[in-house]
Amino acid sequence: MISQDHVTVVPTGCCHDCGGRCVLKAHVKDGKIIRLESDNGEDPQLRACLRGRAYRQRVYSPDRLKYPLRRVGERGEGRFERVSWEEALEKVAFELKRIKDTYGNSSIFFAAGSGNQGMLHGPIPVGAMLLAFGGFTRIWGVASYEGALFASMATYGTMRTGNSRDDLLNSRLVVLWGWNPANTVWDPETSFTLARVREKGIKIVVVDPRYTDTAATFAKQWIPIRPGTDAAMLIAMAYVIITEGLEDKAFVEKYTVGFESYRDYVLGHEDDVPKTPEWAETITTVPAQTIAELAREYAQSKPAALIAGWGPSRAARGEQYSRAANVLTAVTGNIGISGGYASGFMRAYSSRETGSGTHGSRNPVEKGAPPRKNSLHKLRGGTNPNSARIHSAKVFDAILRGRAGGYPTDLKMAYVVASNFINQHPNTRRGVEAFKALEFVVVHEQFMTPTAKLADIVLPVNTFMERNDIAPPWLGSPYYICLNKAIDSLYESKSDLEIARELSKKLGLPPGLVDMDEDDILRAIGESRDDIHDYDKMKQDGVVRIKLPEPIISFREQIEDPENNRFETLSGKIEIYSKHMEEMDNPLLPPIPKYLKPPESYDSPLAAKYPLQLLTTHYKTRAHSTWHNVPWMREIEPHSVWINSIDAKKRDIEEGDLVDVFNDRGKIRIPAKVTERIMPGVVNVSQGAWYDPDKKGVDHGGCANVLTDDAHSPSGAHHMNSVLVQVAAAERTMP
Ligand SMILES: Nc1nc2c(c(=O)[nH]1)N[C@H]1C(S)=C(S)[C@@H](COP(=O)(O)OP(=O)(O)OC[C@H]3O[C@@H](n4cnc5c(=O)[nH]c(N)nc54)[C@H](O)[C@@H]3O)O[C@H]1N2
Ligand SMILES: Nc1nc2c(c(=O)[nH]1)N[C@H]1C(S)=C(S)[C@@H](COP(=O)(O)OP(=O)(O)OC[C@H]3O[C@@H](n4cnc5c(=O)[nH]c(N)nc54)[C@H](O)[C@@H]3O)O[C@H]1N2
Ligand code: SF4
Ligand SMILES: [Mo]
Repeated sequence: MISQDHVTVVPTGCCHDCGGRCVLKAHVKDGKIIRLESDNGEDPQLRACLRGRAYRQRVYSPDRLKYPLRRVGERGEGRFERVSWEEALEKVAFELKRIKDTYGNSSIFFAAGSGNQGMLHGPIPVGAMLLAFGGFTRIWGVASYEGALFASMATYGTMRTGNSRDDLLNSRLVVLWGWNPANTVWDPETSFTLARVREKGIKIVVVDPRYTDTAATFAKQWIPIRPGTDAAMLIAMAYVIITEGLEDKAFVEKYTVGFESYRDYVLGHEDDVPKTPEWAETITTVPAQTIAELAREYAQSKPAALIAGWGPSRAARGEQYSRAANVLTAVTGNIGISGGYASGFMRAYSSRETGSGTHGSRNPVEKGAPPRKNSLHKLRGGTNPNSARIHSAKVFDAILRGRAGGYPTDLKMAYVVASNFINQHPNTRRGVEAFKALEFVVVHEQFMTPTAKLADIVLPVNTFMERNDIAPPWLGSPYYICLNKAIDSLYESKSDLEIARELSKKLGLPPGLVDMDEDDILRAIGESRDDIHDYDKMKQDGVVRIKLPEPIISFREQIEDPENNRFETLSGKIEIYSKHMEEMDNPLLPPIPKYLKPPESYDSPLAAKYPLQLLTTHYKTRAHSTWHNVPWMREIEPHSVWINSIDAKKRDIEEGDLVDVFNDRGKIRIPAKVTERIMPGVVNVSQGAWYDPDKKGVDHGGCANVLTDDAHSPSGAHHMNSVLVQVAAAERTMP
């Protein structure tokens, strides 16, 4: 900490769920943050984006929740009265005990969101408290990545697949498939590296229905593709590679299993449909020649990096796309070598474990439950396959239908921490109905979100500027940020840890993690990690960068010394054909990747009524629904639906017009952004805008999940990018 002119500079950082974690230096004067600065040190800087820079507008927002609130009137009406902490916590403790005694712990649904990514605050202490209280029901099926994770596990037996970022500079071709890190960040090093890749003259190709900021900034070639059809293009690329003899035969022979089955499918020996580029053109709209050229270029520019993003896998049959991409990286032998990239889930550097790792569970509610159907339960790591969990897309249905509807329990209360659950899960209107049917809802929040509005008790939480924490980046990024407390908690807000501590006492729980001092817990975490070591130094510097002596090449050992290093699959090799999946005997999870038609797609019967394919992407002005209410972010770009000028013209829609985007699930009314940056037939409503319905149920906030379907693929992939809608002018804003 540096002090000058009564200004203290506190090293802290930004730690919401955008995929980055960035340095912020808070300039504090008289207990108030007067300025935020970011990293201006050596490259690659952990430099904050526009959202982080605007953070003062979030901390000092007039809309911050200031006191505990208790509902008056009907649930969801949004009328509350101020109560004391004592009253609020008494009520929460009373309801927890009552519901546990009446229905058992499994009736408590713990909605643990992504709002705070620190290692101490957010859902972590509340989860510890609820475990000590006898457990709770939780979700499986993470909206972010479940399809990609499943495909990664099925192919390689692990989620740690990619090389470290700096190794992209050793590639001869970089293909970014359905990935937009210029907006979604992943870590501050990603865009920095892509800029260096471009400057080095390495060709970058982007495959995306939208001309994204990533395509505009880094790519030499943009290939627009019809959503949900990527598997067809990837399989047709395999067709070109196999028929022209461009596959890496030695690699396939030595390190993979099941190539023959895949070849039979690709060449049409299995079903009399050769998967030619012409076959794929009719499905994807990508010209056959473009597909063939990219196939040749990818196979012949070795080493080449194909990074398959999660966006296309956050869709019906999304796991087929991810599997097809993974298999293509194997067929071309781009795995385990510098400049290559084993497309899969995350990168190989591990500063922490994501996912629940093992199959054991400390949650009493999950004890003894068998593995879930269609799960890769014979593999270690990946998602916990415990069948006591409810898929996150199905929570609303589970609340409404319970055991009678085939769910493992009847849910009676929701404990929501750091999640705008209603807004961020498919079929928001059904979500509201479901939350209204619960007996009790408690929400820890900083703002009155659409989810908090449905609470019986709202507990005001402080921000990461008002407490201490450690921010680990997503898997694969070699650094930590120390979030030092810069100011005291505003108003009556408390941290999730403090709330869990006080509530634990009211619940009569024995002393545990939550009773420890904040700094002691963080020190213990810091000292238990061999890549942090010195907690005090981290606190002082605000950041720990782990120097990698050389880029990390995932699977290098398996490729260089296969006798002593097996892949973690059941066969010990890369599985083009998965026996584990064969045993599932599910036509939607074939053992080799296939193109399977999504239920809501350009050629489904429903397209006659709802002809446009909707994407619900992650956007630069928000991390999910966080920052929605920050004025600077709104000024940068108002929330809108992207629509191609051809589709707009057909509907007599002009730039800025208010339009309705709708299907049988609901209707939102927002301005149109008429643009060639999205291909015809496709529209985009970025996820995260707050649900704000009028009396007729039309959402003027523009929440994408009013339109999404609560179905999921057997792997657990959400259907958030496979939705059919219609768009029509609502009213003219300009004469
Ligand atoms: N600014 C910001 N950054 C974020 C987040 C945020 O909310 N805001 N959220 C963070 C989180 S938790 C996550 S999980 C990640 C998500 O990161 P991603 O999943 O990568 O983000 P998306 O924007 O949903 O999707 C990436 C791209 O996929 C494209 N896409 C969608 N469907 C298809 C398809 O069928 N085919 C092809 N080829 N492309 C398709 C979209 O147009 C988009 O450009 O982002 C993280 N970063
Ligand atoms: N249609 C569609 N929907 C999607 C997606 C999509 O691509 N399309 N993406 C999905 C993905 S990948 C994800 S990860 C989810 C994310 O969904 P959520 O996890 O619900 O994320 P947010 O909407 O950002 O809500 C986080 C909330 O936490 C609050 N918060 C911040 N810090 C703290 C804290 O320290 N303590 C507490 N108690 N609260 C805090 C914030 O104010 C915010 O309201 O959304 C999913 N929803
Ligand atoms: S929102 Fe993400 S990229 Fe922006 S400052 Fe925060 S952590 Fe960094
Ligand atoms: Mo996510």
